[in-house]
Amino acid sequence: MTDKQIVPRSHDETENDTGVVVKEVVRAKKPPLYSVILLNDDYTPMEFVVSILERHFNKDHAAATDIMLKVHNEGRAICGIYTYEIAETKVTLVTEEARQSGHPLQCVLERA
Ligand code: TYC
Repeated sequence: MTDKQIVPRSHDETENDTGVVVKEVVRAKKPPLYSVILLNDDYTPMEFVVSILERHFNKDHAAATDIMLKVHNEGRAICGIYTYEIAETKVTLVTEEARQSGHPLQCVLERA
């Protein structure tokens, strides 16, 4: 009796010597994600927060207003979810812009 060969059937399927077709699944590991969160305070003007959300988080005026009001009413809201480096950069840029403008706005990062 001749030996059965191992025959690749496609780039991700292999028939082994028992005749069982084994599917190989290769996936890149997903990077951990981080939420960028705005916190409420009593002093930062609402329009400043809306403008931050439009320019740093790609929100249209209606979505930015909704998020700003959620922070105002509930104390915090998620502005976006990103990989660590992008999330950290957003926190830095938003915080710098707020301080430059004299506002106490707080922007923080949290594991999503
Ligand atoms: N509470 C602020 C006000 O009444 C508005 C505000 C909204 C501040 C969202 C911060 O992240 C914030 N002017």
